Amino acid sequence: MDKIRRLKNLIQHANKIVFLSGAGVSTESGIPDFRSSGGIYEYAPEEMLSIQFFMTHPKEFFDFYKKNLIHLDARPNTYHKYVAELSKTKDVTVVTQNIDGLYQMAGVESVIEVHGSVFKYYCIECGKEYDINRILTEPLPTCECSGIIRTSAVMYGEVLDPFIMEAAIKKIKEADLLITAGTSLSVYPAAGLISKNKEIPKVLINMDTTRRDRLFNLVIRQPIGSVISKLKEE
Ligand code: CNA
Repeated sequence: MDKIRRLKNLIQHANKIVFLSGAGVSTESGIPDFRSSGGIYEYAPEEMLSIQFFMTHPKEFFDFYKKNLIHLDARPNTYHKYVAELSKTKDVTVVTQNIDGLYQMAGVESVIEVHGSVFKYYCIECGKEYDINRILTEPLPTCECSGIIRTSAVMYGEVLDPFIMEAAIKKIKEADLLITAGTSLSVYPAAGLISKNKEIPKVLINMDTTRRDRLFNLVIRQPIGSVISKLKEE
């Protein structure tokens, strides 16, 4: 059976599906990823987007962050919309490393953002919350208490929120199908989520090979948008 037909079969027979996502699901919305050719890896995101760099060079951090990670014109693509459509008839949860809010924009209700969001901010001193507009208008966003305002997006060198990770693991343990897409599976602990349920079929849709391909029952190495188009034609 061809791979697209196998994917369609797996989706048809599943009730609880977790979609685990990475930056590659948003490249077709015009947001570059970090590690594929054309990505923004040349700027060493591990350094520029680290908590150490933010604490020592907050203005430079925000310059880089606004230029490379905020994409206000980006809109959901075929994949986000497909997942939203499927969530009307199946129990669908998205667990995403992405911080771009595109699944919510497409209408998916159950989205677990393990790396935070570019739409949420807070003061590092008093914790007061801010939305993205505050960030866009000031070169170095500062709270009324004079503390620096930071993004909720998790920076390199930070620990992920244990409650959010626990929620993601619970959903994966309850799922009967895991579909992973657009991720190099190189950022931990998010990449380790694929091993949290050994009993269920696992699908990977990704252009490049990853070091964890062997852990999947079905690997489809094609652009995500074209996979969804073919799936709809099946
Ligand atoms: P990554 O390491 O950049 O890997 C992306 C993967 O997606 C690569 O292996 C590509 O081959 C693959 N890919 C790219 N486009 C397509 C496509 N159209 N079809 C199929 N495969 C494709 O990204 P990861 O998510 O694994 O890395 C984790 C980081 C990147 C997380 O911390 C994210 O927050 C961060 N990030 C997020 C965004 C976003 O929110 N849109 C953008 C850039 C980086």
